[in-house]
Amino acid sequence: MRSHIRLVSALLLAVMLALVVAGGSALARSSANARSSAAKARNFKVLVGKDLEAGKGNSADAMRFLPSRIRVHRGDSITFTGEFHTATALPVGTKPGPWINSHARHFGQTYFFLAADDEPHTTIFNPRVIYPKGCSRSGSCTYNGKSLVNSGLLGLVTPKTTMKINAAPGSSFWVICLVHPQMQMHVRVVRASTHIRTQAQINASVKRLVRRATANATALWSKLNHQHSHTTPSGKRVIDAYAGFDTKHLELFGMFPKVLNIHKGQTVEWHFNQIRFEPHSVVFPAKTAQQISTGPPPMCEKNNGSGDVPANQNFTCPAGSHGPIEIELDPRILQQGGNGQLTSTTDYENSGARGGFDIPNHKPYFLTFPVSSPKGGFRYACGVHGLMMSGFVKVR
Ligand SMILES: [Cu+2]
Repeated sequence: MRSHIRLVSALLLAVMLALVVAGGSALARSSANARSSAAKARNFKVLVGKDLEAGKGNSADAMRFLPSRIRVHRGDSITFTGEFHTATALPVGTKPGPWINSHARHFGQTYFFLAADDEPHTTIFNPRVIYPKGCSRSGSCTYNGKSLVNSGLLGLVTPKTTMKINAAPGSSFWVICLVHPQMQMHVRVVRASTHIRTQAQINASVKRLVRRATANATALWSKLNHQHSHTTPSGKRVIDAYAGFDTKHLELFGMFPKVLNIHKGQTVEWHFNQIRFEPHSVVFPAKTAQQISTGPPPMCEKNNGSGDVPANQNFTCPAGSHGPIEIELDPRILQQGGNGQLTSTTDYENSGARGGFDIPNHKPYFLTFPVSSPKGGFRYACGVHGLMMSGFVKVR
């Protein structure tokens, strides 16, 4: 799913740079004004998730709002930036747990990330999740506490969203990510006379948290690279592997261990119950996994009704066509394929997407390797995330 992001990563980088520049000067201003005028509206910057490098070239994500709680005055605004997340403010008085269970927990619910297309057997990213609600496409909105406000998919549909907070002092509310609803942020609107943290103080604590998360992700990554096996009740030795690994606030985008060394005829068991956020899969060969993860291009409908055309790289529709742009999934993302035995470098074997928040199937996937591999091993990857999550099975 993340592969779509690359289309706009250059654009996003430009926006982020602009933000850093703007943020720096706003910061200086706000701390200078902090004592003189408590009533002056401030803008706060919040990261929705944060890419981390868990050792060289190892991709991980801090799965949380940074900061995850904030106090603001009425009239202040919050700017949310992120990649492949949403910032979705629930009405005042709405508890996230029950709201998620009834609106964003299961296929078919209004705000569940995946949805059925009008074409049969087609799954798309839910337009209600990926498009803004109560916000403009350029990302500005006002939150009044009465109705839900959704940024849309940050980093793809909109680079950032600035919400002006107009809820009454004394109220509080939750902001969640609809793609990963375990990501939740609490916002308290306090009286103008009540002291609140400055952006500089927020930045300092976010920086500490990111440093700690990076260290944890790096340590976990290298620990998971050790190979383990177990013996079944019938006395068979099975090799343990993990397609992705999550902790409460971390997502590791890797296959663990990266290289499996096994003997001819042995079976590998890939576990999926350690995944909390996004589903993953095991797909042989790796090239096919990459194709599946890329999926069909996002599509716009032709104005004359004669079918669809691919959207532009910046997620707009070409002349003569219109949105809303649909992002379809390759059907092979969800479907298990193959016969459970990998017999050549071109043999197609696919666990289908498992685990995470969206997919109820968290069962392990078993694959047996009856023939020896080429020297470098059989290469596989994740059909959801592509080659950024790949591994090798060396069979001798
Ligand atoms: Cu994956």
